[in-house]
Amino acid sequence: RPIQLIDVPVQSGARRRGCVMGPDALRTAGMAEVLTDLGYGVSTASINPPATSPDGADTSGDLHAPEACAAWIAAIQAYDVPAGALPIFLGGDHLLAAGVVPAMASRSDRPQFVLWLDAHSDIHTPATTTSGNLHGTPVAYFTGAPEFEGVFPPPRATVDPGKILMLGLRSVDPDEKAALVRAGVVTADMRTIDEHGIAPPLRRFLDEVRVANGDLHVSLDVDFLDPSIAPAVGTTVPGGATFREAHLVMEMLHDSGLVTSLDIAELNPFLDERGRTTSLIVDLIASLFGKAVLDRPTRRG
Ligand code: DIR
Ligand code: MN
Ligand code: MN
Ligand code: MN
Repeated sequence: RPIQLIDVPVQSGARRRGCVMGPDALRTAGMAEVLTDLGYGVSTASINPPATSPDGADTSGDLHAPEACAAWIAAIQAYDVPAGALPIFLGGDHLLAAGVVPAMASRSDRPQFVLWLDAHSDIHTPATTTSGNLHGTPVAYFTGAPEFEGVFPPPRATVDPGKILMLGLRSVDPDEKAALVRAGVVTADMRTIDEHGIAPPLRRFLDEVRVANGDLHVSLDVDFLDPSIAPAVGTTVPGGATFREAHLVMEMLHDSGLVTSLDIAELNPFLDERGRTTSLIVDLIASLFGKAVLDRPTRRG
């Protein structure tokens, strides 16, 4: 199955600058070559920044750059991925998921599942956000929260919160905790991962996707990873996924054969140390697309 790498250099979702460089850094670190070497046909595309006022100039009330964010969401949702291609959206901050997930959910009639790899639950609404950074809101938006009316364009399709697994949570604001329970999002926070390992919740989730014959979008926020191995992200939180936990997730995703789309969010190359975080992300994507130490029987179907 051919892969399309799509640059989405959005940084309007937060105040700190640098995510605009994410796609260039990932390309510099060899994202396309790694996939080509694994035998995939790779094409490239980019979604261009909408013409709006510079970031921060349209701060309205307590929200940072809501107009630029809305324009990005519209531009991403308007982009049609070529039929048959597996898209990898190269961010950009996590606001991009507000565009990408509805676009993926509207791509087929199969039920849409989302694996959310993040320290944060990103389920704020414009009413509950305390930071005003709209990268903290995509999950509420693409599950159909009504509070986005008049702020963001209506989503092309929404996702059933019960078909989302959040893995790696360790920074959830009080309003978000209530929203997660209310919506019925499936979660495995870092404590659960410490107690039982990262594989069991993921295995259960993948079985569900398989049984439902669903599409699976993976959203990888760089701060899912522990800051000691991935410092190049604006909102680091201690106690994240280790190197092996992260690779195991990717290896299990590969063996499942279920992933239909992917985004990489929040990489801030301005904060990186000689490309260290960027290279780790490229290695993780290689694992997701089949790089393995030893071959083992896959568990498909
Ligand atoms: C925080 C940070 N919950 C906020 N969110 C981040 O600004 O609402 N998500 N960094 O990945
Ligand atoms: Mn996030
Ligand atoms: Mn779908
Ligand atoms: Mn995060």
